[in-house]
Amino acid sequence: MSLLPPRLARKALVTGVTGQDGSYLAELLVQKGYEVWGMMRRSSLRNTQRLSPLEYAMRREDTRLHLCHGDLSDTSSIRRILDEVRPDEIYNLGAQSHVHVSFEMPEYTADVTGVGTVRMLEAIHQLQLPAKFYQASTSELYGKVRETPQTETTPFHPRSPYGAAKAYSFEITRVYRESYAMFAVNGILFNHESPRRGETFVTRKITRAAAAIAAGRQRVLKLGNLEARRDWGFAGDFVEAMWLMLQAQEPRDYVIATGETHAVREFCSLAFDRAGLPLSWQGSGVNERGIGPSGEVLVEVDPQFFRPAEVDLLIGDATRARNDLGWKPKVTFEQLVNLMVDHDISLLEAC
Ligand code: NAP
Ligand code: G4F
Repeated sequence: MSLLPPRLARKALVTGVTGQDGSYLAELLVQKGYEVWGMMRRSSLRNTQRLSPLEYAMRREDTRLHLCHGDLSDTSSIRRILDEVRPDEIYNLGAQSHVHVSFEMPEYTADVTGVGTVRMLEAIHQLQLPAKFYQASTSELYGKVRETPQTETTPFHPRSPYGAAKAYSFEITRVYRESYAMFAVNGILFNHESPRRGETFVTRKITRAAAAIAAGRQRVLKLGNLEARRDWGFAGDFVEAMWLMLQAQEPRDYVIATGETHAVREFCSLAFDRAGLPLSWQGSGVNERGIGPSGEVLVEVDPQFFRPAEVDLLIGDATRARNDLGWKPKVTFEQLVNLMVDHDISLLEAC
């Protein structure tokens, strides 16, 4: 029998734990034996629906998920949590993450999505924590793209207050890495989706509508720019890349992407197909319509969903992540659409 004390579980702190990625990452880390601390902001009602599979599993096993209240706009809560938890790994996923909303709340977005990151980094530095730090960077940094596909060396040209706030976070993460020899990295993640995606992002808006229209509970889906192209992957695959980045020998920034791009219109067609409502498209621009199998208009363009400046095309090249980390996506575009539509159909059937 060994006289050595049992090896203590590694501790991870996840900001934004109540969000799409936070919930998948918390599950992954618990599976890997981490003690996970999730930071969530206070709200008048508890907001942990996405964590319910994990909380349910926890009841039967040792508790490995701890939730604590903190806010990226509040230095004192960040410092208190870091000092109490003393994590080995920190995943900064918290953000005002909606691009359209960032045009309506630019200052708030700058504070939480931009300055929130330096609040985290400076607290880690002042407390002299030897923690590794992951920053949730984004393909929105490329904005008006200068090169296709986009890699770690493609210049940035953000197109929204959200993109600008994330550009600050990207740079300040690099600055702390270079200034204080911190293990601090940026994951430049392209769009990733799942049944847990927020309901106002375009993919989930489409899959919920396809399910509701097929069930006779909604008449029409109104969308903005159908031409926009995105490199869409599955969130469950992408959180694995976050973890791999913090296990690497050297702190490096990585693009995480599938290497495929699809238009919003294509996503819509596949989703409505899966719901049993194949669409044909008629007209163009604001007059474009998606017509259902009985000739009824099921999809319309509504300019209220256009953005003041659009990101037209994103497609990432994740060669560095494949070579250094052995990461590649597992879920295909079509599988992703199907699993989101199937989930939304089953939600409707359950109520
Ligand atoms: P999400 O579902 O919108 O989750 C955002 C999380 O941030 C939520 O838990 C939210 O809490 C929390 N949050 C918001 N304001 C906060 C504040 N002031 N203090 C502390 N927490 C706050 O976003 P996601 O899709 O999981 O994305 C995770 C991160 O990756 C974000 O930083 C996002 O910008 C970035 N990212 C996402 C993608 C993507 O395609 N999903 C791609 C690249 C980068 P509430 O639940 O209380 O709202
Ligand atoms: O789903 P979206 O709102 O995602 P967007 O703007 O690409 O941002 C997401 O991905 C980023 C990574 O590149 C993340 F950093 C960010 O946090 C977020 O998770 O919109 C996708 C595209 C846009 O071009 C938008 O104009 O869909 C277009 N679109 C068309 N109709 C719509 C709609 N977007 C939304 N949200 N709603 C519509 O009705």
